[in-house]
Amino acid sequence: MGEWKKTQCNFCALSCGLEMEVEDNKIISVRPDPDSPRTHGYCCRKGRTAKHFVDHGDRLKYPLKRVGDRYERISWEQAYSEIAEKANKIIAEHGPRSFAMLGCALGSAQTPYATAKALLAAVGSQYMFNPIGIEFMGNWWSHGKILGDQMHFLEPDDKNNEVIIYWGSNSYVSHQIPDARKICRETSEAPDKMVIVVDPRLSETARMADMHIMPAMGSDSLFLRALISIIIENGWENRDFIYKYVSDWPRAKGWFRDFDIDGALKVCGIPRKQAEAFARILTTKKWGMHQDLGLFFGRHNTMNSYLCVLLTVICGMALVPGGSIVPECVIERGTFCDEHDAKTWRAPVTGRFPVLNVFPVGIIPAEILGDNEDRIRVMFTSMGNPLRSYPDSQKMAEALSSLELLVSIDCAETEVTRIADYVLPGKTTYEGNGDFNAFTLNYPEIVFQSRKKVLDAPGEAKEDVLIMAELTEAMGLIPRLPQYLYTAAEEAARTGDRMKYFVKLLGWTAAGHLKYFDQLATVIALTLGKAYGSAARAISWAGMLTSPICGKGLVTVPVDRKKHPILSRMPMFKDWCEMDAAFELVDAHPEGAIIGYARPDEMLERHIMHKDKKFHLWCEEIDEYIKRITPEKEAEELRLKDGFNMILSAGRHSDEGMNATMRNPATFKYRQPYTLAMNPEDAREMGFAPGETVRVTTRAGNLEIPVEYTWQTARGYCLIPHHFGYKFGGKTYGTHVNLLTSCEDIEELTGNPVWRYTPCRVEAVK
Ligand SMILES: Nc1nc2c(c(=O)[nH]1)N[C@H]1C(S)=C(S)[C@@H](COP(=O)(O)OP(=O)(O)OC[C@H]3O[C@@H](n4cnc5c(=O)[nH]c(N)nc54)[C@H](O)[C@@H]3O)O[C@H]1N2
Ligand SMILES: Nc1nc2c(c(=O)[nH]1)N[C@H]1C(S)=C(S)[C@@H](COP(=O)(O)OP(=O)(O)OC[C@H]3O[C@@H](n4cnc5c(=O)[nH]c(N)nc54)[C@H](O)[C@@H]3O)O[C@H]1N2
Ligand code: SF4
Ligand SMILES: [Mo]
Repeated sequence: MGEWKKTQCNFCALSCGLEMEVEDNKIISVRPDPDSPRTHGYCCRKGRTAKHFVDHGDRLKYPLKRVGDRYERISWEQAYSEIAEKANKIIAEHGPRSFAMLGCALGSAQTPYATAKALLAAVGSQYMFNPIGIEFMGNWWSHGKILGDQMHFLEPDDKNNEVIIYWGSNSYVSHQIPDARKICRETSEAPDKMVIVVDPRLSETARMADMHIMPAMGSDSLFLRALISIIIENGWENRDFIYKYVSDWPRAKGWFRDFDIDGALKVCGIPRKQAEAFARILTTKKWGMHQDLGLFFGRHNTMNSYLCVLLTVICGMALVPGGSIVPECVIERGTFCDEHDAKTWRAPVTGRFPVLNVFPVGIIPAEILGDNEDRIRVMFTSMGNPLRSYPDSQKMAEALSSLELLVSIDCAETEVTRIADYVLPGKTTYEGNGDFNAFTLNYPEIVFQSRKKVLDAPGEAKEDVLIMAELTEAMGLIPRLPQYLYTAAEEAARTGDRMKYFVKLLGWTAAGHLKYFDQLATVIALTLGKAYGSAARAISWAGMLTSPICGKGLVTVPVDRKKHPILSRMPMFKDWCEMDAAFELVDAHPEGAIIGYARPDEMLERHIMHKDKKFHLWCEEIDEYIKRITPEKEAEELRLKDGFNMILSAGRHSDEGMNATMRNPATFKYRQPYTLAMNPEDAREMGFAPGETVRVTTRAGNLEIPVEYTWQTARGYCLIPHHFGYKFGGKTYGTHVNLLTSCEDIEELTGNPVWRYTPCRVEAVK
């Protein structure tokens, strides 16, 4: 019998509460944690396979240096000093634009982002690449325009919605909401509730829908324009709400007047009756919408997101109970990047800009391979696999191999660690202590969990968050820290009173170190992290103290006045004492804790960030772009050309994989999941038998793959999951779909990829 320990799954953003049975430092079994205030005893099969993720022969244990075509084990000291020297030399010669960071967070674990951002700021670079620049560019940019901040984005108030809409989202499989399968099923079965799915294929979620709308692949923007036009034609928009909370509706309304609704619906393949019924539901019921990759990776993906937010606002469903809400986030995820601000970088070759501090990933090859002096020459990666998860793996590999310095931190051998100059072993978050997921999905409860250590790491692996901090120190980007900070940190760890340490830290900053303000995460990781034996735990405390909810009256954890008799009464410190108390609560509860409650009545006030406290629906970029979304132009663009005969969904978030993290084939031994999903009618017409290997070719490349017959796929549409093609234990399983995606398949407005609409040719292998 092993010991049961509480933790939190690190595979996806849902981050289910788990219990793990551990014996001799091995996970024996995993079960969902019924005490989790976040997921209440729910988990999926992926979470249960955690042992295959932590315990295998491809784990990285020691720092490695590439010498010719081999890797040699070196010490941490040697790794840090050589990396620092090389990186500093390149940055000194070519400026901060030569330096980029990639990844630094998972959907489920984000402490490394704190010290990675600090390191980036210390160098003076703005180049951060990670999944924000894969999936959220258009959506968060749209929220920036309409709500006034890219960090405040709408999510459905699932528990109180009468209607839940899944638009381009297969939540039943992808689990983007707490207790996903339960919520999908319950809403579908409840007599007074409704599930509406907008998806061109019969997905697992669509099978449960009360209404399934099947737009032609890639026609969402056209459909949204028609849908909003129907609402306006009938005068169904929520005029009271618009009058109170929208600043510029008459101007934006112009986009939907005199629009050819019937022409548009014909191109989308949606009956007018169904569109009207949908429009009536949207304007008479309380609803919320889960948008996901069908929209975010679709054609016109920024326009898709923009129109969805606009639709939510004009129906009066934005920031109201039962409609869409903004879950209060405990940890700051980034800052608004205004692309028109001269301080915001534009990448020199592609001209692209960041959203919420992250650049679109498709630009990486062009920005490395250019012959411009200020091209990217150094890259540090952590918690991200650009050679499997980012577009055009071949081009991406060519680019990364040509860097003057590539440093890769990972817990496992990957395609990137196999070409990096230095490889640094990261702990898994089950071996670290205190990593967290900043995506708070619960509402109105504000739930926070700090992932507790359940295992010892193999070899000399360290937490990614600490590695970033130590690299910063080695690069000489922070001054020598005084002994009193280390002493105060040790006292804090011993006594549990962190506020004295905090006061000392502020004192150090004020005493001539203000310019290191951006580096406080690093200082905390190195001092309190050392005292705690975990930088992640120290960072979760610091993250809570700098929380966007700090001082907003949302936290309900009482402050122990005996512990902080003076500070807790000082206006400036009392809010920090409150967050410190919240940290203590979370720290003491490995299953997570409710630290406060959102205030539904204050939502409009709190989350519209424009100064006039109104939604702004008109915007110049959209005004330019929407003119193209017409039935004529779209019909022409949606026609297959250039010898392509199908549309490929390059990527599918299937049950058998978890992005690039579940590399170990032990996790999918019951099924052969690497297939080209085809509609049986298409497959028969083309003469392919089930299981037959066919060739798929796109503008970027080609691969061979067995056909799977499935009615889940629409005519003309085929899907390949994106979690294959990894070399594991010396053997490669499947082929990776990003051989088929091009860095140029990006949307014009924000540079988000277009991966759910990849024209391809499927043909027999001769
Ligand atoms: N098992 C598993 N779960 C995961 C992940 C995983 O790798 N494996 N990854 C996690 C991550 S990082 C993410 S971002 C989420 C993604 O979660 P989802 O977005 O739910 O995942 P997809 O499988 O891409 O589902 C997108 C849906 O959009 C539909 N679609 C395709 N084209 C169009 C279109 O033109 N219009 C419309 N309206 N719909 C379209 C597809 O048919 C599909 O059903 O999943 C998360 N959960
Ligand atoms: N064509 C195509 N490409 C896609 C998609 C698609 O649908 N189609 N989906 C995209 C989406 S939505 C996303 S979010 C991205 C995600 O893709 P990535 O950003 O690459 O993220 P992950 O696959 O989650 O993890 C990447 C790396 O983190 C490491 N890692 C995981 N857990 C830990 C840990 O605990 N400790 C340490 N030290 N390292 C760890 C893994 O070993 C892995 O190498 O993929 C995208 N790529
Ligand atoms: S993979 Fe996601 S849904 Fe499954 S157990 Fe882990 S966190 Fe939960
Ligand atoms: Mo994602």
